Amino acid sequence: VHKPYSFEAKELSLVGLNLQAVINLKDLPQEIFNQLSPLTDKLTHYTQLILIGHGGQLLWKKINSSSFDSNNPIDDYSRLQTEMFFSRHFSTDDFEIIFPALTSSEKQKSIGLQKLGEIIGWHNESPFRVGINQEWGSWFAYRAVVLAKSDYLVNQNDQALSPCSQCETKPCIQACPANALVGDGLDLDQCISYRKKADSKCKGRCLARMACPVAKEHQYEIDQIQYHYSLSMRMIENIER
Ligand code: B12
Ligand code: SF4
Ligand code: SF4
Repeated sequence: VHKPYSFEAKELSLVGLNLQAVINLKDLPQEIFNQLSPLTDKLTHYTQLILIGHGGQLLWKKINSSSFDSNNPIDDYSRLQTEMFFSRHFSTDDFEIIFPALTSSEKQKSIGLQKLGEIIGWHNESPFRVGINQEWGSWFAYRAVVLAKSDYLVNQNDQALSPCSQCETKPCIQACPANALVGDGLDLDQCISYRKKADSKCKGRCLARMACPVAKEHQYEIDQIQYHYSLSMRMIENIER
């Protein structure tokens, strides 16, 4: 039986899964609730959703310094660490990791992670569509979603203003070689067709994201940037085929 206390997974923070938040399932908007139901048979059994993310460079460093070997290192490592943590603290009946998905058929049914981030205060929309906040800039992402029968204290959304609303010069917009950010938000088609060009500067990075001055000290190392962007590059090539 869990008494109401804050969720604090030090073991996860130490391996770079350093962003953690709890939401009561009953407080979720209908839209998210509907996305959850196909992902579990036991939705009514669980009471809370625990969101795990990484901010900054630590996760990548930990993966590289461990002997962890996988074709999909970030998802697999995040899932494994999350599984180990919850198995230590919960009975197997009382938790379920619904993201990252284990099979590719599950991957089709995904949950809107940025929406969850918005609810708990991690996410503000940036011109290039990756979420941004004051503490981590855009250098964070969602690594695991767990449903649990638990009664942790829930996180309050104490989010300060979006960094973008206070950014006057908006260097990200000028830095995009495809001019994909000049209109009303990211023109994804323009970005994608530029990225696919043979001489594109954005095969393995987003110059707009790298031009943002917020929380620059947390910017991923270049090999991590390249890892993520070559994954999305591969997805882009596949979608269009
Ligand atoms: C599909 C997808 C993509 C597609 C987008 C295609 C499209 N037309 O939407 C592609 C392959 C282009 C993509 C690329 C990237 N993605 Co992406 N992507 C997703 C994914 C799996 C689903 C989004 C979705 O459909 N949500 C559900 C529907 C209902 O939501 P929606 O309201 O329609 O859209 C929301 C967001 O998706 C966002 N959005 C809409 N269009 C786009 C386009 C881009 C490029 C991004 C980043 C966001 C975004 O706006 C809405 C805000 O709530 C999410 C993970 C998830 N499960 O949420 C990650 C996610 C949005 N991606 C993410 C990232 C980091 C990226 C990349 C920057 C990095 C990378 N892996 O290479 C690149 C962007 C590079 C670029 N400029 O091209 C992160 C963002 C983290 C953050 N801090 O906000 C997420 C949340 C994954 C994660 N585990 O954290 N992505
Ligand atoms: S450069 Fe300014 S507008 Fe662009 S993402 Fe950063 S804070 Fe937001
Ligand atoms: S990936 Fe390149 S083209 Fe796309 S938004 Fe970023 S800077 Fe612009």
